[in-house]
Amino acid sequence: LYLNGASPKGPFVPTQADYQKVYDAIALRLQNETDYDDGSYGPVLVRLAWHASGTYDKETGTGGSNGSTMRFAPESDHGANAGLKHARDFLEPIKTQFPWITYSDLWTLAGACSIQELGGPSIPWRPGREDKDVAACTPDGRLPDAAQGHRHIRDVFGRMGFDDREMVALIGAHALGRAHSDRSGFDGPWDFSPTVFSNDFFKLLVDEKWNQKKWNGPTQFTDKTTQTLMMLPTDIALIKDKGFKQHVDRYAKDSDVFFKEFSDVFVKLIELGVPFQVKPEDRFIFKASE
Ligand code: HIF
Repeated sequence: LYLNGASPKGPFVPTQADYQKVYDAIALRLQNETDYDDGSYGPVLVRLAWHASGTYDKETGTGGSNGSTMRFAPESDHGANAGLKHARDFLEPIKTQFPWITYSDLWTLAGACSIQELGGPSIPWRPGREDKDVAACTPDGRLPDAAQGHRHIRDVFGRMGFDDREMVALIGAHALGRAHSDRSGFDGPWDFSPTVFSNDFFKLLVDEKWNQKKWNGPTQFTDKTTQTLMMLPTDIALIKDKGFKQHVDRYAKDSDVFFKEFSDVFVKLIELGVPFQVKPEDRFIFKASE
């Protein structure tokens, strides 16, 4: 028996075609497993890729997607990661099917796959992440706190190396999924089609009137028209702050511009701190399913 797909000829070296097979298996599983929230695990897979990456600290070079240390406590138990076990467990059969892929590559590939499968832009991707052990777990508090405002957004995403424009583009991913009262304490979806990647988050921020929700939960905002949608305090910060608002307006007006700029910044996010062998120009563009 040979480990990890190695053969008598030597170690198994996966090619782009092998990674496309992983992509296809995730896409198929997304189509078949519809028992999550609004019918797709895609949103929570995007969140997994982001929380694996968003621990990056540019000063120390620690954290980031290289390591997938969220497999272990204490990181898996950090409050910000509540609910992500659903995403990690969803990917276990894929890891069993393709034992040669690292968890760190798998989690980011699943995020890229989900964005594409949910109708978003292509997310060029390259392999090269290594799994690290429990000692590499990042300290609690590196991921953002949704109860805060513009200064906190700039602190946290500045620590990762993003500018205002990139921060706003990224946060457009809140077009996907919803908040859960038993995870973050917040509740509800950001738009009317939480399993479709779109610029609706920005359109709604601009076009709707957002009032503070009257309830016993944490401060969140609801749309005046239907009172079924949700914005976090950090989302509302994007229309209160002038530096952010100019980009909200641009993305609300032009979906193509949003898709392009989002793709660039999501690629940057999932590559933070990774010592790649594959050059940027050789990133793979995965073919989406039909
Ligand atoms: Fe989220 N995010 N995020 N987020 N996020 C939640 C859910 C999702 C923040 C807070 C929350 C990004 C930035 C920020 C997704 C993707 C991304 C929830 C609800 C909270 C509280 C969790 C729950 O209760 O289940 C904050 C404070 C951020 C910085 C401002 C990224 C840009 C938008 C980086 C990003 O990609 C996705 C997808 C979900 C939905 C998950 C689901 O289970 O449906």
